[in-house]
Amino acid sequence: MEAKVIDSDVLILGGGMAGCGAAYEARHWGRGLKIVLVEKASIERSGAVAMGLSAINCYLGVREGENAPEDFVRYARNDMMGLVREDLEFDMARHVDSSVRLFESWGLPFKRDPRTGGYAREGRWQVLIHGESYKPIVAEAAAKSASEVYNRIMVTHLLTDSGDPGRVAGAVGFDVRDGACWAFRAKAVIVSAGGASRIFRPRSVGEGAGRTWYAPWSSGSAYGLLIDAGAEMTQMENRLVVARFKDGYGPVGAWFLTLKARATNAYGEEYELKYRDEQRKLYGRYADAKPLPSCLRNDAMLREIRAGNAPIYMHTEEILDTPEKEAIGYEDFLDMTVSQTLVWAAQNINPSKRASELQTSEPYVMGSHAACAGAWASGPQDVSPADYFWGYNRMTTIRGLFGAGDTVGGSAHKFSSGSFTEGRLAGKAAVAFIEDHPSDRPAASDKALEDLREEIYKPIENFRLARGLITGGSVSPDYIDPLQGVVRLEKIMDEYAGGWGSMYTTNATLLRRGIELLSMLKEDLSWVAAEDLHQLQRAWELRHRVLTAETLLRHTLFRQETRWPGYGYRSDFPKLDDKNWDVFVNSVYDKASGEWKVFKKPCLRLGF
Ligand code: SFD
Ligand code: AMP
Repeated sequence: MEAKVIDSDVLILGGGMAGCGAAYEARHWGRGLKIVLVEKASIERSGAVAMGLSAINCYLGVREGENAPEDFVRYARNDMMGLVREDLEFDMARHVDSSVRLFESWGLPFKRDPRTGGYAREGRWQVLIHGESYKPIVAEAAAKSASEVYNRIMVTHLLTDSGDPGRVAGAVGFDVRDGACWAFRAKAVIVSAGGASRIFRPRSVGEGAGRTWYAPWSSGSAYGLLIDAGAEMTQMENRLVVARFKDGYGPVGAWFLTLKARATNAYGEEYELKYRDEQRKLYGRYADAKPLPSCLRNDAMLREIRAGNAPIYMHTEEILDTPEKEAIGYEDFLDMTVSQTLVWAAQNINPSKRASELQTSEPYVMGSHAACAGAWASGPQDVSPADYFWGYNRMTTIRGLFGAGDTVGGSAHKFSSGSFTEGRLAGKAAVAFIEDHPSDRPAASDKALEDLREEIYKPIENFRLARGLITGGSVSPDYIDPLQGVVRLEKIMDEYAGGWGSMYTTNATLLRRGIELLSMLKEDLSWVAAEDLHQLQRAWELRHRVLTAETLLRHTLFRQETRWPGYGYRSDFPKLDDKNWDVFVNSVYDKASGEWKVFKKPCLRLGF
């Protein structure tokens, strides 16, 4: 395949919520710049918001006098058991309301509060929307802003400058429809390629195995691309486990916050505060925090399950007593998680008459929900302490390379609106970076491009060469296919890194063995085979997932405490240990030597 080469000023990789925000804002500040957006699916329906959402989970209501950005920082800090980048949280929070109002001006229908005429609240930070078409509405604004949008291109690698591996120069990938190789050169690059599902074994099995809570196509590219390029990462041990309706993974927020449903054990007993004494002994003051941090709500549920009091029920039947509430309940899922209504239909559950089971999910890696894994990024000049600011907002430790949304670590609770907002902040900063360095034109060497072009198609070559050696069936002695790879990854992570099958529990011995097994899987990645372009995409998604998983394992091994019970437990260090671990864990991977550096970074508090 010949490489088609595109030159640009700002290059955005991934057109989900953050990528769309980046395109919109970069156009505002960079009127004459060439802004190119590259997406592996099609931005109209891509990313975690593809099927729609029923709530926007980050809206402060500053103008309405509901919350101030400082309140939000305190909320996120408490929910993350103390460890957030307060500068990033504050910066996003002070701008997020304007993004939400933009969505409304573009035609997104909001539910209204009949008393105030304002947005109807789901909870203190969330507003209710009729959000089936949320993504097409946001994508339209991005499509109008970008100079060119390249859909159906799977980005596999970042390019760095031939003379300076610490300076980004663009990215390469291939067209998942016709196989063409694409090289995008750029002065600044924004990675907004989303979080990661299917790192850990999902609860769904067999023909339902594609079902996960976070999107199955969230393949960890945001992390894989960055880790491979040597960017510093943070909080990668802060995996996310969410409490969800069983089997369909329907979210619980609207049920708890708007509809005020009760969750109980098998015997009708509410359990959330039952374990407070134990939680206080192990995790200190957070056990008494209000609201109880998300991970401690999970922890209480897991303790209840371990005590033999499963199943846990969400009592929908107690609250769906008016047509209006019934509409809110159904629309919550029809706008966002249609499969949950299908589970109701398939399992004879009428939610007005019968409670639904709740269950904790497999862990995900992401930076925008109640967790904050991702890249270590510069904050804004006016808020960040010197250690957290290196010239441009949301720039990673690689010069000219920015991140937003799930990509950026340390700033939890952004959700869809905050990810879009962070994209806007990165877009603005990327334009400033380009304008400040008019003669800075990075270029990857022809040799590097040529090598990557070969590497990209290696799985197709593996298949072509070895397929004929199979004498019966489809299992090859010479290669593994991407699904076999992902299942092997999930098994390793589930059993050694504390997935649901291990009750989220691990220890140093398990983690070390997990790293060893993963290194063998990494060797076999050279022998992944792709029979077509779809499988070639799966092969590269697998590689990004494996890099994400390895970083998670190494961070989890390094942090010798249990910081986020309910998301993960270190059985050898069962307590939260503020004395030694009130810090971020950061890492850098050196691809050339294969070595990792994992180290502590101070968590600076800014007086909020
Ligand atoms: O209820 C490549 N989220 C919710 N946010 C809310 O505001 N309200 C909710 O109600 C939310 N809930 C929820 C949510 C997500 C899901 C799946 C469900 C329910 C079922 C979270 C938000 O969706 C999330 O925070 C943001 O979408 C994050 O934004 P961003 O931009 O960081 O990720 P993305 O939108 O997934 O976009 C990533 C894009 O990159 C593309 N991509 N392109 C090229 N090459 C590659 N290698 C690529 N890899 C990925 C993707 O295709 C995508 O377009 S609730 O549960 O809390
Ligand atoms: P979820 O539907 O679980 O993704 O949650 C949506 C939003 O509601 C997120 O901001 C959650 O942190 C919040 N949330 C969910 N359940 C609760 C709860 N029981 N108490 C407080 N906040 C919650």
